[in-house]
Amino acid sequence: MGGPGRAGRARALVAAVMASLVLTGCASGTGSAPAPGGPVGGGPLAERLAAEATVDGAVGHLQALQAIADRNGGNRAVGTPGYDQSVEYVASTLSRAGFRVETPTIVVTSEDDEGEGTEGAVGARTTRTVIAQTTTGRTDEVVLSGAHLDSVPEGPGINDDGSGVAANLEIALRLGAAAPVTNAVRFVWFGAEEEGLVGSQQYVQGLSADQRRDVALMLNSDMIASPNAGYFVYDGDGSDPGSTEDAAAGSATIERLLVDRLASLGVPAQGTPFNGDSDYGPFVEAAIPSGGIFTGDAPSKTPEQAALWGGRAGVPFDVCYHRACDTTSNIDRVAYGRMLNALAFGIGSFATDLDGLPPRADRG
Ligand code: DTR
Ligand code: ZN
Ligand code: ZN
Repeated sequence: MGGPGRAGRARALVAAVMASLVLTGCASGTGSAPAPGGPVGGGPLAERLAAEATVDGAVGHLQALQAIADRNGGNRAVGTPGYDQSVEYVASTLSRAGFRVETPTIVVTSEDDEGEGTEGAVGARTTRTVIAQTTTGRTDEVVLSGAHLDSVPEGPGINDDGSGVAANLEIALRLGAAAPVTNAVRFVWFGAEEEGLVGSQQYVQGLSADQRRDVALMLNSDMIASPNAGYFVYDGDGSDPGSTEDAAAGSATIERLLVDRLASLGVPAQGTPFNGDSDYGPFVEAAIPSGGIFTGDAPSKTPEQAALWGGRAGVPFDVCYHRACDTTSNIDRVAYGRMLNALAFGIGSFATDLDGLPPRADRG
């Protein structure tokens, strides 16, 4: 309807892939080479969502999270009022927009607690995860997009992971609860990632085999606005060094879609391994196709990466990682806009079409 149609879109996407081939060629062999075959992704919903989800909208949510931390001792860590108010903020914003929101309780036994006789102890800590799903679309072909809602106790957690939280919230609001999707979109804001992926582990464990098969893919966003940003896409095709786990078939499609989208924005992405460092971990373990984006944490940007992306060589991607200075000043708005765009495009694409992902019968 009024758009370029499938053939026109295909031509535009071929041009984007050509650009991506040229650009990833500049990454001195470390870039994520697109898999062979045609381009993936796109369509009117993907384009609309990518255009309508704005950095200003997401930054508004980051300011709200910062204000929560400011009122509560400077952090939003699990077990604190700052975390509980973060849950309320995300849940009430979604409810006002017409989403039916669930906030299931999870039990937190952190790695530190183990071996100290707290197992099953009275007073075991609990917290909450926030879940909202479109009322539309197939519920046996769910596109799940996640970010973690807790900070570390040392700081307000605005890049880590307010950036992922706010991006998903902005996208959910632009998408709408009754979005014109083929596949339902489920947003999950996990609790207690910083205590060892507790929320995502309990979430995946809590799904029956059938419910697990209903999840067509998981998209993770943890730290997507780092101040000295890199542009990383999770290694869905196993082509990058360092992955400790093989991601399920279909993860290569997710990687390629995100790499291609960033390339179309003029950004050559590099791969980053699946090694259990964030909430994708339990999904990868459960053989759910997974992917996501990342702008880097404590390691320093190399001279080659600075030549590729700009920014400062020899300086951490996020110098305020897990520190009190991870505030709203610790955000690269340009990087955030690009990652927000790629995530919105990915959600919109997969909500429309799951080409390149395993059919339900082959999952799990
Ligand atoms: N999980 C993170 C930081 C982190 C470290 N490596 C990666 C790779 C991909 C995403 C995130 C991360 C934290 O919350 O501290
Ligand atoms: Zn962290
Ligand atoms: Zn994080």
